[in-house]
Amino acid sequence: MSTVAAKREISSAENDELSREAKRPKADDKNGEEGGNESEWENVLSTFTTSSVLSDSAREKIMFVHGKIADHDAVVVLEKTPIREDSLAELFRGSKLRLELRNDIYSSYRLQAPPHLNEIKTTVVCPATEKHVKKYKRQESFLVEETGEDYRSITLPYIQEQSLSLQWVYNILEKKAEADKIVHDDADPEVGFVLLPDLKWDQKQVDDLYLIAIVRQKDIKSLRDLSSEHLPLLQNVFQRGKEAILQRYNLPASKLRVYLHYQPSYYHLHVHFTKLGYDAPGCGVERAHLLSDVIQNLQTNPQFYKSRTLHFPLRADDGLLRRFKEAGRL
Ligand code: M7G
Repeated sequence: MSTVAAKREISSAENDELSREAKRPKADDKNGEEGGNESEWENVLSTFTTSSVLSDSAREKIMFVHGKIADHDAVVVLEKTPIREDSLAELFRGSKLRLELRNDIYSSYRLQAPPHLNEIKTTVVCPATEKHVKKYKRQESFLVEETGEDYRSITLPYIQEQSLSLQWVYNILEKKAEADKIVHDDADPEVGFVLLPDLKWDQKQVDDLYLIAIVRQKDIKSLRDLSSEHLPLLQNVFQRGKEAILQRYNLPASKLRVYLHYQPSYYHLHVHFTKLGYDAPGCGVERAHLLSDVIQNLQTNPQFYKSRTLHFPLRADDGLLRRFKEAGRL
């Protein structure tokens, strides 16, 4: 099946169910399950009041907005969705066109598409912590050099105090949320993992495919905790993850970028699977570590990531950056 055929398959089979992104803010609902009888189109953002635009990009057609829903801080991410090849016929047939300019062989129009072809992927974080607000705020970044010793004396104490909640991860592993989205589920406690679409992917086209594999072992925070004893786990995620993506999306391993982030935002080991050619946020060399390299490094040196100096970017107001400065490491 071609990529185009795969696009069609996603859009026809899963479209309706998958288009619903904005979810009810769950101030006191820890398990993340959606209420059974909520109307599909309930607007949880109708009372949203904007405090500030944290960042935006006209080119990427995305905006990160900070505000409040009732008394809760919230971050809303608005992103115009890509135009899908399989919707072109309907787009051309069913839209209104208003002429803006005509000159010789050139003309420019404003096209008003049918509403269902003109959606905005909307992600809501509510209640949002200060860390969430900082995560989405445009800021200058600085490259930090972290030795194994820096990790133990600066980074580890910081992440033990300050990390974002992992409740959403446990909800996925325990099938309390997103259970219907799971692409592959390996229940083995040692080498098992859950593979599912990343929050950032609207799943309407494989061009920007983005899945994450969340490992079942709960005590691996990041790359730094990995040693050769984790090789069977990493190899299982790599192999089975690629097979599951080939089967579901018809995308071969040669079209995938499979990597870990260091530093991650969430300190429970997970692996990113994105389509090669899609410029996914955080896939640059300063943050992404190819899983194939990680496996080889651990095969060569079982303690590679315990001793190795690692580089990563930190934003200007990141508390970890302050700790590196205070320790005279920046
Ligand atoms: P990361 O490397 O810890 O941090 O990756 P990053 O967000 O800075 O990249 C965590 C990944 O999990 C990201 O790609 C998120 O988009 C994704 N993610 C975060 N949350 C809260 C969810 C969620 O609730 N569901 C799913 N499916 N993915 C999520």
